[in-house]
Amino acid sequence: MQEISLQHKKLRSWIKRMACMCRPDNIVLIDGSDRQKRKLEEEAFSAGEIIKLNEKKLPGCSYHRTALNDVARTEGLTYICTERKKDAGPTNNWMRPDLAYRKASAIFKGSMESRTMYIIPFSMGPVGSPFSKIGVELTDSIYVVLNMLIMTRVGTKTLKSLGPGGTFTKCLHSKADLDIKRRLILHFPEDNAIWSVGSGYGGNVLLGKKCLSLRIASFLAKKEGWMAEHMLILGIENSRGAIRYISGAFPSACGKTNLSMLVPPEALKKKGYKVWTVGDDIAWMQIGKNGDLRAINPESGFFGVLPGTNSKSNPNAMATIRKNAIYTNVLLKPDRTVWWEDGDGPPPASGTDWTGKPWRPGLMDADGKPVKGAHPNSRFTAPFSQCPSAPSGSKHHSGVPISAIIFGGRRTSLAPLVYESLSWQHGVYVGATMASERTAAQYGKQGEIRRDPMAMLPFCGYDMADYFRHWLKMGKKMSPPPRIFFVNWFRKDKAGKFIWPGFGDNLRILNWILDRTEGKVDAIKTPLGYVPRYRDIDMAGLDFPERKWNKLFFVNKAEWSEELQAQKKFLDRFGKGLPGELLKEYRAFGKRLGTHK
Ligand code: OXD
Ligand code: MN
Repeated sequence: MQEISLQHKKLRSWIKRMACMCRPDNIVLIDGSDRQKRKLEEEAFSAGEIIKLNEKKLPGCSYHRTALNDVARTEGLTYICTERKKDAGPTNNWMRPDLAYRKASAIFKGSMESRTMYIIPFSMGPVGSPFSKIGVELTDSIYVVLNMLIMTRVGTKTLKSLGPGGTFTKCLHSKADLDIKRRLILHFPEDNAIWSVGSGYGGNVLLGKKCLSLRIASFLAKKEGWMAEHMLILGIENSRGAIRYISGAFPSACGKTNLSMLVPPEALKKKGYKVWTVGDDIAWMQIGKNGDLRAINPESGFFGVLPGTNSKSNPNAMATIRKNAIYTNVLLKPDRTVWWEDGDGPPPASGTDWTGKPWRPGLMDADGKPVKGAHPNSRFTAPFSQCPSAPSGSKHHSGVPISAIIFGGRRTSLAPLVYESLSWQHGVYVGATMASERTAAQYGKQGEIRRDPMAMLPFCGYDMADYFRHWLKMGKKMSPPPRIFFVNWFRKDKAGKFIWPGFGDNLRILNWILDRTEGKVDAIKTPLGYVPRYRDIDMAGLDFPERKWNKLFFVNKAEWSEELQAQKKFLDRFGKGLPGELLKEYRAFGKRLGTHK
């Protein structure tokens, strides 16, 4: 085994212990250099782990297929391992740490025989920023190394910043035999450690992302007084060149990545509006010296869903993935380019589907269902710096000030296009009870409502009742806290058609949100909160009459009364741990609706 010289004693001895368990043939330190990256790519090409794509049409791009049973995050196999069960809360799977280590050790044991163990020192957030956290991932997958090189800041600079005794999250990953029965995604917040075994899917194995930046970070954030959120961050620049920032949490399939890369409609572009993409998935937020809330995106790349991404829905994403991208589980065309459903252009006459089988348009399976060329959760990994709307990184070292927070969901009839909460406390209630309808792209029954507080249900590393308490506490420390809004781009009319055009036109609503935070416009008070007056929305270049607008804001009291009961049922899961403030908000909402005395 190669001797790796590392100054950090604890890091050295941890690597030694993990290597003794996993027994790799070789150990390689990832230094972040292009030379080493190219060498690893060549190795992975020869081994068939990844395929080199057409260098002329997709320069620097590669292609990867996961195992058939390994195409999404496995929430059922994801655990929070704390000494006390109650610290994981009622919404997380829990396992005792000693049992979890024992179970996983049995799978890790010898799992890297005849493989190489790669040591990836990575920084979430710019190296040296006061927001940033360092992790070290040990893995036997070159695919993981290549993805981590895009998604995080990897290499010598990070190791230097860690110094001889700095704190780091210990992240261990092995593909092992990719057997779903021997797959575990384990988080040990009290040990600042993550063990992931038996998977090769991004969300389970790029340990800097969901595992560190949300589950472990949310635990650290509560302890240290900051916030780790499943949120996009975008900046809106007006004609005077002033940029104001919004962060937003949306459950899956609500167009979060599209919103973060929004392209203004022509009429607003002409007025000088620009949108800046600061982050598409995760926000780390701290209270600044002036009492403002400041946010960074801890990631340096995108890991986005491909089906449905095209030049109309997200031109910035399409521009981002033209070079140096990794495509996972899409259709491979004979010219070694790629295709996916609802992407650009017609399907190719033939190709190889995400499972490696020959594919042609119109192909049906044994049950007569169309066979997809790309998996519905097929992904791109691409550097943030390639996004045309990404601002230059350096100025985000100390975070951007957040003026407003938005929560969102997909509700075909219930929720209005937008409403503003009545206070921070009410906003926390809105976030804690938010819900979205499942789409065909998700597991579960279509149309079914899934409650997903702050879009953090699968990502909160501790008891969510304490997480709500943390939100309430943070609001009291800010002066003033950002205002909290709820948006629903997905309301449909009686014919089942979306009423609001969405996409770039959502900027009109974001502008109203910013106007509200600046006290520039009045609003209409409803039982839900404040909603916009039609005349306060900039409709330049859009034919959207007031009659149609009003349909977006109709409050059906009977439906809302049912919703209120469903919210209460969900909150009851937290039992006595639920902060009293949220029960107060529940009762106040009932009173405003007239369903409670
Ligand atoms: C993601 C997710 O992959 O939220 O970002 O599942
Ligand atoms: Mn996400």
